[in-house]
Amino acid sequence: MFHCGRFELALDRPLVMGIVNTTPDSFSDGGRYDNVEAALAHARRLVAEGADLLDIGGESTRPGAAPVTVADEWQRIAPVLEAACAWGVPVSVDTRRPEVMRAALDAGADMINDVEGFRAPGAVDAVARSRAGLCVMHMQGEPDAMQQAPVYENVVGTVRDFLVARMTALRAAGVARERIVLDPGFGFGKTLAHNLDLLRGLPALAVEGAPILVGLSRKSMIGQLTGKGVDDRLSGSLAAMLAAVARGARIVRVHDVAATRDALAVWQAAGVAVRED
Ligand code: HH2
Repeated sequence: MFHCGRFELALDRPLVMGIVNTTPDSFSDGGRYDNVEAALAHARRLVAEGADLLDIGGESTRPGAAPVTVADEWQRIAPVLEAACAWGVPVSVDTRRPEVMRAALDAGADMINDVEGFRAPGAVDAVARSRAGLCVMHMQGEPDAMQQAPVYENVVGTVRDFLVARMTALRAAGVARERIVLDPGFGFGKTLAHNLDLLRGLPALAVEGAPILVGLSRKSMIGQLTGKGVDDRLSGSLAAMLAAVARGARIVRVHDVAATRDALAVWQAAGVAVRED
């Protein structure tokens, strides 16, 4: 069970988290949903396609992205969050900033997804006393420079150690284990080889049995493997998503909800989908 704000989510099948970007510069669909009406229409479509959760972001973390102010980030997120909270699906907010976390929780967010694993000063305090689900993601470096020749001695070990440390910090602040999901952070300060090591090593990252969330959709590793531009990475993204699910991922963060649901339905019917560990 994943305790996620108003919801308790059974993880007996992989859950699909639909990505709602309100940023003008996100790597894959930047600029398409940067006004409220368009972002809302997109979010509604993802729910109609079968999204189990929505993830609303107001700051692009693509490699080289420029930072936005707290006020701008919140102004982008708030109207979409407020509307989506009435739709009966858990709503996550993708942010690294404690001020935005607090505002999102006050506005009813069920989950906070932090690509830096609640490392900002005040981030743990901002979320600890809520009921929200928390996604702890690993990122090496900062978005503006993270893809400049990242180095690890042992990427799976390093990411695991990081996830253990952040889990310990959250648990020490009173966060129940059932509220935490872990994410290796594909593409965040990682080369293709690192990403593939993490994909293969995913089972080792389920620290204390915590569910694993993966974001592989349309990422540059898919482009590197297929030679395709960002708009032509659906097939590769689905294959990567299934590889992750086969290795224990329980929540998949994707742009293409309908296609992901179809792929999972066929995969599960074939009886190869969910690990029972
Ligand atoms: N990837 C992005 C953003 N947030 N959160 C989690 N938990 N895992 C991820 O892999 C992840 C994430 C990618 O960044 P962005 O440039 O904002 O693009 P998009 O939101 O379109 O995926």
